[in-house]
Amino acid sequence: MQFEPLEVVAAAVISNGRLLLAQRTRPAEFAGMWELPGGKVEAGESPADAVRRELAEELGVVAVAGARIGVDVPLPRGLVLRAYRTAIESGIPQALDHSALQWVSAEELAAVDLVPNDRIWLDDLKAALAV
Ligand code: 9L3
Ligand code: MG
Repeated sequence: MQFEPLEVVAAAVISNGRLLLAQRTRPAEFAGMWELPGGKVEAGESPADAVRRELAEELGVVAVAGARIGVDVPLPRGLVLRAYRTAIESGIPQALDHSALQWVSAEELAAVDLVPNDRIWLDDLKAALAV
């Protein structure tokens, strides 16, 4: 049976009171908008495995996923988007699959052009940044 991904993981990396955001290059509709880095869970992976792989691929870092943050966001074709608090264990994030990266404070986050799906987590992310 062919594997159908069910979950898309997104990493909320917070360091020194700032959240890491990545600027999408595709699709055209979302190019230039900012997101939490991540992607689809692949066959045989747990969500935590997928966070680790996606951050290695997209940012070139070794990362560990922790607790969920925010609600489940339904996506087209039966997918669900879930955010996980994530810690970088080693490496400095680089935009390997995005056009740019930025670290934003709670105040700055409100003004960022986030992709609509991730905007649903705005209050949760602001609260996480306030701690
Ligand atoms: N998506 C939304 N917000 C995010 C991420 C990582 C992904 N923070 C959506 C965009 C795509 C789908 O999930 O429709 C798959 O993500 P990707 O593989 O294009 O990163
Ligand atoms: Mg991705």
